[in-house]
Amino acid sequence: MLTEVPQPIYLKDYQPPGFLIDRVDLAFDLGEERAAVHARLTVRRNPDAPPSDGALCLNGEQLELQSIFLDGRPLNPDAYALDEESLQIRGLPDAFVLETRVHIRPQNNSALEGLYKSGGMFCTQCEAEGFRRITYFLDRPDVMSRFSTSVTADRSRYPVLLSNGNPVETEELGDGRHRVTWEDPHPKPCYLFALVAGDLRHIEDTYTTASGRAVALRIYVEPANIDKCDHAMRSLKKAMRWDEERFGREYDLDIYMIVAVNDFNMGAMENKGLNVFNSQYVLARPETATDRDYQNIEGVIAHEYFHNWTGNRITCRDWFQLSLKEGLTVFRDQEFSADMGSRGVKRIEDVRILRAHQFSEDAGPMAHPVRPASYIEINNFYTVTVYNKGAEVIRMQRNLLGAEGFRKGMDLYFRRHDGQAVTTDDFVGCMQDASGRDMGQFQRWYHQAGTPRLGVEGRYDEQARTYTLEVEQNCSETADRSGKEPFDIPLALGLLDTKTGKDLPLTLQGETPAGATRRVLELRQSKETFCFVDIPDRPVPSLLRGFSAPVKVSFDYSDEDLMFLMAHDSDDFNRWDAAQELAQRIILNMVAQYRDGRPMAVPQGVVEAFGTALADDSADKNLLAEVLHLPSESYLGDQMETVDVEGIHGAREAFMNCLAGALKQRLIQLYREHEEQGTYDIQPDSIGRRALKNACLSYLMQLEDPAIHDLCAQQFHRAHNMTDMIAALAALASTDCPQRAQALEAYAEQWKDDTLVMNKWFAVQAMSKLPDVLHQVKALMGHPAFSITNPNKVRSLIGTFCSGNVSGFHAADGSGYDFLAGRVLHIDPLNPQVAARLVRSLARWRRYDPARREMIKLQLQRILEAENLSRDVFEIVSKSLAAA
Ligand code: 0A1
Ligand code: ZN
Repeated sequence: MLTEVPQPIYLKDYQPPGFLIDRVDLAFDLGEERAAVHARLTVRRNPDAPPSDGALCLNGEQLELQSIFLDGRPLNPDAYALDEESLQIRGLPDAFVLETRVHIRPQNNSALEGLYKSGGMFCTQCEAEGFRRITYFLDRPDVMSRFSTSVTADRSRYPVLLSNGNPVETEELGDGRHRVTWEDPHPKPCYLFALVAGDLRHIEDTYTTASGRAVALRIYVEPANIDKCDHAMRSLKKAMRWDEERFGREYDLDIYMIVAVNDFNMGAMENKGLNVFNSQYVLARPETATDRDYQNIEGVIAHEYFHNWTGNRITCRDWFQLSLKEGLTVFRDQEFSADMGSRGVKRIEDVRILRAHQFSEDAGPMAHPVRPASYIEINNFYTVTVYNKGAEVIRMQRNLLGAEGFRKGMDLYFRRHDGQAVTTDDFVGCMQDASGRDMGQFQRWYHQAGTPRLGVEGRYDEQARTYTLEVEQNCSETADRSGKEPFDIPLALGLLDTKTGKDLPLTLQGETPAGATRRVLELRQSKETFCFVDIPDRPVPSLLRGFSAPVKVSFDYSDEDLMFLMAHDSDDFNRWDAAQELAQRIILNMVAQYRDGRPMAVPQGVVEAFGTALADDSADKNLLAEVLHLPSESYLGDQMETVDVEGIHGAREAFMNCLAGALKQRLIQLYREHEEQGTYDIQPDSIGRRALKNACLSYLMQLEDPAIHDLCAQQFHRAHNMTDMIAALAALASTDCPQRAQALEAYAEQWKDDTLVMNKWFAVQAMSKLPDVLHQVKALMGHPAFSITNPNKVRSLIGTFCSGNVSGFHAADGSGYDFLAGRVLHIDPLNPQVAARLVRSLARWRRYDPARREMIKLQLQRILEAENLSRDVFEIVSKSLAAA
């Protein structure tokens, strides 16, 4: 907690560690009051360290030091000094064994960093800097050590005792206690350490690697959840196979364990051989988990598994390099999911996240490059920029080098850096060396924040039959003030023949025609010109196909051009994007009409274009559902100079209403055609059917039609799967009708004992469009299924309201802001990470009208004035108030 103003840490100050720790032998004795941790560190001076005063400074926080021994002898108190954050030892030999014994209090650890209790079980979370809350250590990722861990605990309460690596010894201690010892043969940074102890059941399977080794796979859960693990296990096996086939990567231990815990700050953690997961990303049965949950589980299981190579065997030199492992691993999990389901839809989902969250992060006070140059609290940098933009930066390298060139680069990376702690420069260096391509300019994607904008102009010359594209790139200043030199941008495109709707062959002036209809142009200068020859007519360009770079594109399309692309573009992504762009344009026009007191109108042609999309029986249902899924209110707000909260809400609702009214019959027909049939499965086609049906339902529920309310209630009461149940409940939760309360009550009664299922109940109510939503949210905080110390609950109720329910949270009277500030101040002393995530909803206060701006600013100031504010919340609030 904050005693003085927290200071930033800079990448430019990086120094190699003065000491290395080759071996760590840990012994845990877990009690109900406290845990005793004995650590035996085998240390030597780092021959590559720069000159220093020679002292060893170990990180340690909230540890009660009991004893300290050097080479078997008690250390003289004059030889060391202790403060709140470290243990410093002077006068050390070049190599030695240091032993410490500390007490810690996992039972009181509500921050969920280090060793803590989740329900009846002990578990750990050490990334990024949690290990220092377990024992004194060099808590930095470039110190890699071999670990052994023995865990001693009461046998009846904690029959299962787990740590990294392989189990090597099990002992009965006679007094009702037992001990298990684990050895991890792979050197690792301490952030990958894990320990779990509890009364757990597991399912088991085996996986035979490509080279024929058998690996035991286990998923551990609380006994009541043992019937919800099969999907996670199937996902794990698929991920293991995929990584062998796609990247030639095999697993490297005899056992791989996953443990599901209910209290967890993030999604999951890739600890070596012992992943700890937020139970939300493990547990699924058709009645309790939605299609989206099933997909998320598959994706997160794969993500953590893929970290074994990208993160664990090759790790980060320092935390500024976080995207080295996260961007790359997100790219790998995105590709895996694309191969498992529908590639086009996966791309749309990923881009939606990037645009909605990363573009807005880049435009706000927390803007930072994929490789940040400084931070106050590293936990604040597990961001969409580091993760998702980081993945886009990898994807662009793949686009520039081609699949084969990229694979060569990856192979070199694994060969060259296995067992090391490296930087993003090292990664790009491998891509450069393997391909022979100069990646110097490309590196700017790692160092410069901000979303480049491509201004594109097209000129058709009838006489010369040429089409010339002029592309200008710009990137506006960002809050972090990183420089802005031109980026190296892959721009994939096609040109559509307006007569046939087909792609034209693309030949640049001076080239011999090769017939390609999709090309990737490379932009390096701020301004570039491309002249295509043999173009029979003015074409419609399809720009940035597949979202080939994380940029914004402006091109002067007419509504008709967009409708044309929506109907004819051969690129799935761009067909969808044309529909989004069109909807966005119409809704933003409607906002202006609303503001000027004019009637809001949707052009007939636009309604027809959506009608035509819906009329296509052969269309991929998933894609069609994505077309119906309009840009969110917050994304629409991002497109405005000043966010017009009421205008956007009114216009978006009116647009949906208009489509629902005009296309009602077709929506009902589609709904009926895709009703639940047979047994539930998660094939892409079945998921698409449900997605389309439920999208139709949400439009129909816009119409205040009692027959539709009945239809929705019927779906709710008859549903056999959670996807259909929650879709109906979400629609009812936003509708003032008699079926609403009934359904909400029935749901709570049915699911009161299933904590994850109850989270959905909180979330749909937090998203309600009804005017008393904040009152409801406050009341729900008193519900027995709610808990302020459980991150999933806080996110479902408070997080959903503050970041998902734009018009509820930004109510004109400022009540949402006051509510959030109060919750942040309440949660911060309990769990700074959760509080810091929540407070981000206030960060972009300058984007609102003067009245809201003033109210948000006051709340930010109120937070900043609090005593003992965490570094996490301090960083976000102070940067929000400071940024211009
Ligand atoms: N490395 C994990 C995410 C993670 C990060 C931090 C945590 O605690 C502060 C927990 C998990 C991943 O990318 O999956
Ligand atoms: Zn990760």
